Amino acid sequence: MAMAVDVEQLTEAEARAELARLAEAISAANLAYHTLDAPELSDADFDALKRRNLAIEARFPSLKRSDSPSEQVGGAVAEGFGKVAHAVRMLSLENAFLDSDVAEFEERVRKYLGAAALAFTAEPKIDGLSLSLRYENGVLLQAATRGDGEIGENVTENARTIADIPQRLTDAPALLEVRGEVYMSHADFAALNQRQAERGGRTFANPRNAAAGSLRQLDANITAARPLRFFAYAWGALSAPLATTQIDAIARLNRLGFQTNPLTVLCSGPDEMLAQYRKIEAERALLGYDIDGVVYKVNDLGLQARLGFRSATPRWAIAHKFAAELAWTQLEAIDIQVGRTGALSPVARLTPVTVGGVVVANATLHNEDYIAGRAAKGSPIREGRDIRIGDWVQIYRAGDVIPKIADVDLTRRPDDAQPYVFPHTCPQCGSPAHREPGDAVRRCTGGLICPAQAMERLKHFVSRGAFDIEGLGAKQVEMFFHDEDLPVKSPADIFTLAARDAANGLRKLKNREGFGETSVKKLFAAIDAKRKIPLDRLIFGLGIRHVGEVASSLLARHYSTWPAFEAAITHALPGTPEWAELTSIDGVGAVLAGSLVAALQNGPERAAIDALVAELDVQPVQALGRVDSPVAGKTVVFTGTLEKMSRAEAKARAEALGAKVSGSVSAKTDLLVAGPGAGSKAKDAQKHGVKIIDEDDWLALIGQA
Ligand code: 5U1
Repeated sequence: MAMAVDVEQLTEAEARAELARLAEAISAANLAYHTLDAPELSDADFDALKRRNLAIEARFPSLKRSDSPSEQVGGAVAEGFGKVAHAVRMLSLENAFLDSDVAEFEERVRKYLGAAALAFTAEPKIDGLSLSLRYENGVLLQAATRGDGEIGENVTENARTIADIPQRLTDAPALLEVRGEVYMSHADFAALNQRQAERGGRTFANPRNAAAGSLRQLDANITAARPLRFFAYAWGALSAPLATTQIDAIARLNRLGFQTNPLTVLCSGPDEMLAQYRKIEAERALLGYDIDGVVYKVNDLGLQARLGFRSATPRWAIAHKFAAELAWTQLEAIDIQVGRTGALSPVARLTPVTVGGVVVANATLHNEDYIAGRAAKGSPIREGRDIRIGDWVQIYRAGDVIPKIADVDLTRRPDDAQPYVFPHTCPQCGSPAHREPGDAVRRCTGGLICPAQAMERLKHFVSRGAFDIEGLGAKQVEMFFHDEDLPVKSPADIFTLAARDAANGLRKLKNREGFGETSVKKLFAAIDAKRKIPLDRLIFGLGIRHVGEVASSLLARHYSTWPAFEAAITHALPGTPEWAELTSIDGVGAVLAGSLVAALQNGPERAAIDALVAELDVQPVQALGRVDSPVAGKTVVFTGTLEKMSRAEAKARAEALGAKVSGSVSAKTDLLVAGPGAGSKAKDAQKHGVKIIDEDDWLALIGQA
């Protein structure tokens, strides 16, 4: 949004128009941030919009709108819904952008299954909002949004108002969870926005925002008045299978009364998949609703079950996204943001431009090489054209990802534009910012003394996959970080908030604007509830570089308890048995191990971790999978060629039975499963006295011979 005119200079008509634009922009930003989890504005830009809104309202009090953003708290709508734990996790999809990504996917699946050829379904990927519908004995009992995949929001009453969603089913399994996408057609979206504008209400940036905003209304009457639709494409919990193939299961859902997408087809392999992608892409503009790609799924449901899942995505499906949307605009400034691990990230501040229905004012510039027109290994990108402040740049967006700069137009470069000089010191704390050899990123070396790093660590700490404290999001963390009465500078401070507040006399939180007795009580209760935390979430919450959600889960499953983890990592230096054990965990390499060890051995960082753990009751994590299987808790290594299944499938099955699969043999290994061609690992096993069995023995042991 252009903000050139001083508030004092605005005419009444201009002020009215700008308040309408600000209400829309702030509500879209709120929706993106709190509801869709896809922030489109930086916190600073968001605050600037709110400040300007307040300033205009202060000058023209009579123009204050009934839906004024100054009266609203972001995320309030989301908090109004009850929570629903999904009986079967709602997954997301891995993305493919290139034809070669699809070919790799198909090959990976074939290799995993040891299959020569496979059939896949292809169907449009609807750009809407996922919904899970639970039917018991044919009656719709519950509708829930995806949420974080495990816990969604109860939107049953709202879903009942959608004509495409049957209230009753005949001939359905006794328990059936139907999953699909709620969306709004282009025509309905345009009509809705027109009605909203005529009434002076809020208009929506695109059909997906309109669908999300309409479904997530606390008042179901509002949802009922919004023209939402639903396509079914999957299922969750079931008391009886729908069919033996994906295509037949979709046909069955259709016979049960659900809308299923008519462009769903069966493909015999990658050539037909790509041909269907091109066909759907060509028809995209005429479909009358937004789609953002094509989803391919293994057709045989038995094979889908064998393929199983990674942490959040199935191995048997992929979303092939359409090319990004493009627009040209001017680069006004380059800001440097400092991230959780000290990375200096250049952010382009742009003259706002609409790209695919969304106003874009910021884009990532990746790193200093990208600005200079160099790729990671020094080869030119954009044929070596650098990016300068004042340049006209081409922006692209693909789906929800942060907008990027694709190109620069040298013919429009201002005469006085200068090459951008990337800072070598941290703009937040002044510490030197270094680049490690081979790393494209320059990092602040200030660690936790850098306020930006400390704050980003805190934001990560309270984020969804980590401590996920209700009522304590990024905004609140920022507020407490700068608070003089109740400062929160490190995670442990969160857990001492209530006690410190109690000692604060008149300056108590409940007396502050924006807080009340009930909300403070709720916040403290939410914090208290997270003192009991599973080990994997704690490890992830620490925000250690290279230690993401998957690695945290691997580490927690390996060490099981905090004392075991902490003791092992504290002593793990290259050459020690603890280091050998750490790096033997499949999925833990030397870089990750080094980063973890540095965090737990470093003075101030370790002190902050110890202070945090002293406030917590860390829950042990069991190895995934069954605990009653003959291999539960055993450490297994596979080596040589497996003939009955791929290595990946063997590993996934072993883990599902509660075994730990390691990449190398040590004294802690219980079993080596050796196929033909086993080499040094068999020798290591003999050296350590580890039992060696062949693939058939292994299958007999796990009851799958
Ligand atoms: N069309 C389609 N969209 N979509 C989204 N199919 C589909 N399947 C999905 C998702 C998230 O998930 C499967 C893993 C069930």
